[in-house]
Amino acid sequence: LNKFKGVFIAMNSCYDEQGEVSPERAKKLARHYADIGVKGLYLAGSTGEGMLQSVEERKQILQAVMEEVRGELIVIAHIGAASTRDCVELTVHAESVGADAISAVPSIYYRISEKGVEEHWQAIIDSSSLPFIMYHIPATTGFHLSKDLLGKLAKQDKVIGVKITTDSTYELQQFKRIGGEDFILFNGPDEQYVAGLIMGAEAGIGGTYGVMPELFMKIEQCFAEGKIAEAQHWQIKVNEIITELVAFPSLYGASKLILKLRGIDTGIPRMPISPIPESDYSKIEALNHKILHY
Ligand code: NGF
Repeated sequence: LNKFKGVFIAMNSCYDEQGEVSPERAKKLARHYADIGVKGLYLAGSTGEGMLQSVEERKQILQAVMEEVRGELIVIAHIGAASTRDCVELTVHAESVGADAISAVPSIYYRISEKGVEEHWQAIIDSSSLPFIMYHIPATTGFHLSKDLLGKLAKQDKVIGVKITTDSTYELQQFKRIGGEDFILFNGPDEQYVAGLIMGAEAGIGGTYGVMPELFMKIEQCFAEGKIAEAQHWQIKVNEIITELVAFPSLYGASKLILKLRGIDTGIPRMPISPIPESDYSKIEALNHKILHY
């Protein structure tokens, strides 16, 4: 399971000038991260706007990324969708193109019971031989993963971990205690990567990593070497940047503009996610400059 430990970029969506998904741009972005040397990519999650894309579009992007970085980066395909049927279709496809693992939020929109979420996830798990990572993000799904359900699912060999996007490092630690030694906690909130590592996370999946992967790799390295004060120092720097990023009309729009300034055009976010108004461009340039000079 060591291949799942480290810094995973929750990759931004990639669209062309017409707003269509762009496999070419996705390849270029994936290549950029492979050259930097991150551990892997998390595709079509919140940052990747998977929920705003069709099943077909999601397949196209995953396939393109696999063509570019298969064997170089560990690729986790988020296949979560409202319908179990779509999730299963995406899972079967993910396995066919060589993804390393799949991950899914609970079904969204309908208020699904705990039993329903269990059945939903189980259908996904059973549809391939890929490792499965639960995605716990109650702020967007409205579903709070219980310790009972986590414990039940974690007993299966294929269920290798949970991506936890809540502010509670207590919950993270509890999930680790229940999941056990070989169960991986993927830290979700980028603002507390160090805190998550201290409390049991062994990997991080984050959206803001995409504009400052080196800083998150630095945090990881300091932590691994036991230099906690230094890791904290870098986390504080990172948090200054995140505070500015989330103040824009959309975090994803801001990240995409920063990537564009670095020569990687990924288009603008899909509606209803707000693009960044031109009046904010100078602030984005200043932020990009700040990140590059840390
Ligand atoms: O984007 C969100 C929404 N959270 C991400 C991450 O936990 C999930 C987090 O990195 C993610 O990136 C994905 O599924 O693609 C935030 O962007 C970051 O902590 C800034 O607040 O909660």
